[in-house]
Amino acid sequence: MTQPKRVAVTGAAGQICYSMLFRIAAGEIYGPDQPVSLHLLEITPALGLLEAVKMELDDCAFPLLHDVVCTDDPTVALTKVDCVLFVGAKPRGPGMERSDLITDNGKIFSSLGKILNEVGNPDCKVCVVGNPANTNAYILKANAPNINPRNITALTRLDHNRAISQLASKAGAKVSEINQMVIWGNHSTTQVPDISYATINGKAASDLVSEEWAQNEFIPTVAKRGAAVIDARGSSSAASAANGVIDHMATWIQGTPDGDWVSMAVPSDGSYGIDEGLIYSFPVQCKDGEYTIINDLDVSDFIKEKMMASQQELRDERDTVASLLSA
Ligand code: NAX
Repeated sequence: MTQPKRVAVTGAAGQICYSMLFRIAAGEIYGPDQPVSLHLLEITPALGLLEAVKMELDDCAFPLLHDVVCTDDPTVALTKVDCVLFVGAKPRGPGMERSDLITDNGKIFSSLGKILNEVGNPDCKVCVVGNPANTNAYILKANAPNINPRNITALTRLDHNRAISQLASKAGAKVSEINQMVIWGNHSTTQVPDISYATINGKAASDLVSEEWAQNEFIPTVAKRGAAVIDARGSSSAASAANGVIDHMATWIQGTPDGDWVSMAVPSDGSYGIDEGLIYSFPVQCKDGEYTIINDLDVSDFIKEKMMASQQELRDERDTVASLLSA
């Protein structure tokens, strides 16, 4: 029998995971022929709720689900896993910005980073979801030097999907007709959703929607969509975030379709003048379990200025968490 892939998930009794774990168990990250083993981490007070999640996973009788480990011990959860989805963190409430969470959540990522460094598989693939996601990934990377730094990524696929949906709705197109969307920067309100290269059924999106709309409506709507969901729902995006994580991991592992790309927040390689090592969202193509930053796009002055502002926010966040950055 094929060896199961071990998937660790933190914050496993939370809202996002309640939409996500069942899809992972159904094979949506590693594909329909690959068994998976779930290593679910929670804080001690949430272990009862986690047990209920495990009961429901059992009750689904997923053919690909090899086993489920529930624990409050990060060493047990993270030992020799193939990928880790770092969801567990305090979520943003009404009126809160991500930056309000930075110090509290940063401590979780320095401590888990140190443990992953000791017990993790050096090639494991990491997706950080808990906010502020880019900077938490940066903290994790600094505290886990044994883990391949290229494999430490953060989630901007939800923003990417939101951008596709907004453009499709404006243009009266199907989401499946849209390619080459980009989210640059931080998963925050400084992110830069960019339709400059997007196509709708092969035609340039910029010929089908106005520049005025792209600059003054599209960008703020996508960038503030998380806050709009909080206002409407009373808590942060859960099912759509779960879907974004599944898309992020499945694309990374299984590849991008020909002629398209996705947005992932990854350690910068210096492309587009972004500081090396900052966890910044770029357009990437994925093949054979590896991603490549698309580094040769012409960027307009309007977009470039916004990209630099998002970089500055990430530099400021990095400075705020300076005390958490030593391994
Ligand atoms: P919930 O509060 O429902 O769940 C979080 C879970 O994490 C809780 O069960 C809690 O007990 C657990 N937890 C806390 N500290 C932990 C630790 N040290 N180790 C293990 N588990 C721990 O939040 P949920 O709605 O699931 O959101 C989780 C995170 O995702 C939040 O930080 C939220 O802001 C972030 N989001 C990120 C998004 C993105 O696109 N990057 C979008 C959605 C979401 O806002």
